[in-house]
Amino acid sequence: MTTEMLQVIRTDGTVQKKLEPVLDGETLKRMYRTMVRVRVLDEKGMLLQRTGRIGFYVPSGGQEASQVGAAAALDAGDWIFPTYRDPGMVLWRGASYREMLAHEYGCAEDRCMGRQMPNHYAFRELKFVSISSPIATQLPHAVGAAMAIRYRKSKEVVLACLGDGGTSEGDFHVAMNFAGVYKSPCIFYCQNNQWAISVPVKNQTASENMSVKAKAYGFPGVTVDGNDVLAVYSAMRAAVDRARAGQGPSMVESLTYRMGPHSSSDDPKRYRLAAEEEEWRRKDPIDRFRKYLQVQGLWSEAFEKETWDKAREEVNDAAHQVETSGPPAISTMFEQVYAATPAHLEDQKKSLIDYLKTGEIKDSGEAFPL
Ligand SMILES: Cc1ncc(C[n+]2csc(CCOP(=O)(O)OP(=O)(O)O)c2C)c(N)n1
Ligand SMILES: [Mg+2]
Repeated sequence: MTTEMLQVIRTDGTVQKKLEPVLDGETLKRMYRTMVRVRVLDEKGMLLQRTGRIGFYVPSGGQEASQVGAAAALDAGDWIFPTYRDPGMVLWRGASYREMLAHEYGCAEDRCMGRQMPNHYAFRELKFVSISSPIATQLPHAVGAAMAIRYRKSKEVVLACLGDGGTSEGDFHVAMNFAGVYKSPCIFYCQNNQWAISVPVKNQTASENMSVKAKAYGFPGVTVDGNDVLAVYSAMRAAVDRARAGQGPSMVESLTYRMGPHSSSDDPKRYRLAAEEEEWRRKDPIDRFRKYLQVQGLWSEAFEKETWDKAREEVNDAAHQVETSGPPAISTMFEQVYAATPAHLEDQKKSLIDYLKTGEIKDSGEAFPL
C-alpha cells in the first residue's frame, strides 16, 4: 500500500498553510472537545465491560480525528450510515453520554429497548441511522437514501461509512457501482485502521490503497492522514460540496489505527506486535490536534483540564443514571414493531403477562418488570 496521503497538520503541530481549512476558534475547540469525549467514553465503556456492568463494548481510540473531522464537514441535515466504530460522529451531532450508555446497558431508557446489539445505537433525529452489524450492508442502504434525496431534488448528502474490511464485501462494490452510474450524492468513507479484527490490511486488497478503487467506478477517491482532523475535514468538505452540487459520489480513505482491541471480546496481542501499537500511539490524533491548538494560541492548561474533567464527570453521572433506570418492561417486547399490534401478538402478550402473574417464574419481577 502507498502511504501518499493528504496531511494538513504536521506531526509537530505546525500546519501546511495552503491547505488549512477556514474554521473559527470555537469550532476548532469543539472538535477537540468531541475527540476527548470519544476517548473518555471509550475508557468508561471498556471499564464497564471489564467490571461486568455491560456485556460488550467496541472501542474506537485512535480514530477520533477520523470520526470528528468527517462529521464536522457535514451539515446537520445530512445523513450518516455509520459502522459500529463511529461514536465521534454522533457525539459531534449532540448525542449525550446518557443516551449512548443507556443503549450499552439495554435498559428502560434505551431507545432500542435492549433489542439491538450493544454499541449499535440509532439516533433518528440526528439522522444517524441504526448501525448494521453485518459488515457493509449499510452501503447499499446509504446509496438508496442518496437516490431518494436526488429524486426529491433535495440538497442533503449521505455519508456511507465502512472499514478496510468492508471493502472486501460484495455490498461495497454493488453500492460503489450503483452510486457511480447514477451519480448519487453519497460519500464512501473508509476508515482504514489497518485491521479487520485479526486480518491485516495487506490481506484485504491487492490495490495500492483503498481510495484508488473509486476510479474503477468512475468517481474520485482520496487518501488522507486519518489522525489529522483537519486533513479529514478538508477532504470530506470537498467531497460533500461535490455531492451537494450534483456532481456525484466520492470516496475518502482515512489512514488511521485502532489503538485498542477490536471489541471487548478481542485480544490483539494474539495477532499484532506491541511495536506496531507503540508506533501508532506516537501518532495519537488527540496529541496532534492539541499541538495545533497550542501553535494557534487556542489552548491553555485550564482548557485542557476542564475538557477532560467535564467529560469524565458527565460520563460517570450518565453511567450512574442508566444503572438505576432498570430493565425495559417485558410488555415492550410486543411493541414498536407494528404500527397497530396484530391480534395474535396482543394474545401472546396477554398470555405471557397472565403466566408471569402466576409467580411460576420466581425472579421474573426483578429481571423483567411488567
Ligand atoms: C458479513 C459479516 N462478516 C463477518 C462479520 C464479523 N466481523 C465483525 S467486525 C469485522 C471486521 C471488520 O473490519 P473493518 O471493516 O476493517 O472495520 P473495523 O472493525 O476495523 O472498524 C468482522 C469480520 C460481520 N459482522 N459481518
Ligand atoms: Mg479495519
